[in-house]
Amino acid sequence: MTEPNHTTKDNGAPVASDEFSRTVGPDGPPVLHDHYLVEKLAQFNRERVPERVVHAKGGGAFGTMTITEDVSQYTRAALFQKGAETPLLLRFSSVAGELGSPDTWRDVRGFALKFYTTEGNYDIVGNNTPVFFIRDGIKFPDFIRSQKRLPHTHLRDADMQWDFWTLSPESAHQVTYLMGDRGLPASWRTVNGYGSHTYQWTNADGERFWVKYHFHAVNGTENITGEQAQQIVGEDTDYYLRDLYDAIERGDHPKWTVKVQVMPYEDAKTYRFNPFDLTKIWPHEDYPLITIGEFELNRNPVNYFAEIEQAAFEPSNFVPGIDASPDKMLLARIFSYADAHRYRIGTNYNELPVNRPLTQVNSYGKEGSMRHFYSGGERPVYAPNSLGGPQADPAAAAEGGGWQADGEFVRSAYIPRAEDDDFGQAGTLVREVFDDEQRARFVDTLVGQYESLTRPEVKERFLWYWTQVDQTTADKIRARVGVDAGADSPGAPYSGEPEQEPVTV
Ligand code: HDE
Repeated sequence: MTEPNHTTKDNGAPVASDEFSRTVGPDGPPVLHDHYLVEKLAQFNRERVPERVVHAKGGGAFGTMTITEDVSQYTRAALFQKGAETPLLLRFSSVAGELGSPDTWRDVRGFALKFYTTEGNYDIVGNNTPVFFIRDGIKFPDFIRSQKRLPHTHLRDADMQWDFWTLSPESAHQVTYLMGDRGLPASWRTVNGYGSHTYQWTNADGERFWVKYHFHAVNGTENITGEQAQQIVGEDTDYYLRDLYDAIERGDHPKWTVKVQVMPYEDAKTYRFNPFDLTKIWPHEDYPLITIGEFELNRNPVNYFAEIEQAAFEPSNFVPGIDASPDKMLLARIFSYADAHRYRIGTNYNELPVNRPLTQVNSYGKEGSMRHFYSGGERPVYAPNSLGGPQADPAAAAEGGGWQADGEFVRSAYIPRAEDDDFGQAGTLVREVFDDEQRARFVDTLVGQYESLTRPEVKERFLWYWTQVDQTTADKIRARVGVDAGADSPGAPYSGEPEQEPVTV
């Protein structure tokens, strides 16, 4: 049957007009039972789902990952076996800006991968930086709120951002990335991606390894300057989104090399700093990068809302041969993302085509709003059952041994190790990874940040913070902003009373 091309209501019945409401005579009032008028207006009111509370602005595309090396000694996961080709979705995003915010605001970029594997969906929800601002998830809402808007003015505020960062010295490594060139990529096609966390791989013999993921843009990374970014903000707030879509449309498919660092299970116990601390990288001389394959993006979404706005990435999506690690941030994320999706998209968000796995879903989940995959009475809705319903298969699940954990309940930082500090790797990034031009741009950016501050106490802590990272950088900032080296005490972070009375409304 060829589909009619006439307009219909949502119930499929043809409509009489696309432009005139049904009225009492040509000049009379619309009638309430003109259900098409009501349907159009009511549906329109409900077209938006809540934007992501963080990473709201973004875009993505579909592609394929191909594994070219044999890493079966480390993992049994099907998608990482040599020759495996796995379809994927990659969504890029900024962190702090709302849905309509400009792509080229300085920010970290989200790099969220969903692999539709033969064993279920596997998601690596990372960023374009290998570390993060904090190392305990309990601070995440506070961190994000400090980057968003003040409660009374609804304005973003540099004092608020830097008050949080300079009171959270563990943020120094990631803030150095953010204030460096990586905070202003030239496009999403020219960023690297990182899983950031340490994950656990288990091979077919049950041997465990720790692993970190790196995705390197085949065309290399490319960034823009602050001036270029500001100019683009004025010309095209969707600069990255447009660039990615147009590139794929013209057949210019961006590619990334897939690399991993692998740490033997036992090494983690004695490594010189906590290898699960998300604010730190594993130096490549300790655990070299191993290239295992590559992926490309080669298909644009047909419908942005259905396939990107409703895409649900979750660090809890593991497949056999891959598991979490003792990284407190990862373990907190494993709760948060599915919870966010149930709220933002709906209970059965995993049944949407973009989120649905290739494999048959045999969970005992049922009903809930908008449920549309269901079985009849032939399927029991409980386990155990004597009716041949799905049964758990530990061998197939290969849940692995996880890791040892013991001790009294406490609330504390990780147990300090020889090289567990907050500023060392940030300083190394400035002194050994940035080149002279990058360092010069870095100082320019920090001078601009300092000059946007108003609270003297935050200004003082700002200089203290960068002194801990790199003395030369801090001295250059001081010289540029007219604060001589002795003027600010390298005192400990704030512990006194707030300067101004809290705003009361
Ligand atoms: Fe997220 N994060 N996050 N985050 N995150 C979300 O999930 C959260 C963290 C990242 O393109 C939310 O659907 C907690 C680290 C990306 O759809 C939310 C913690 C890293 C995206 C959430 C973190 C990320 C998100 C918001 C601390 C990099 C966008 C809406 C424990 C390794 C994914 C949503 C996409 C999205 C929670 C920290 C990256 C609220 C609780 C670390 C790329 O669930």
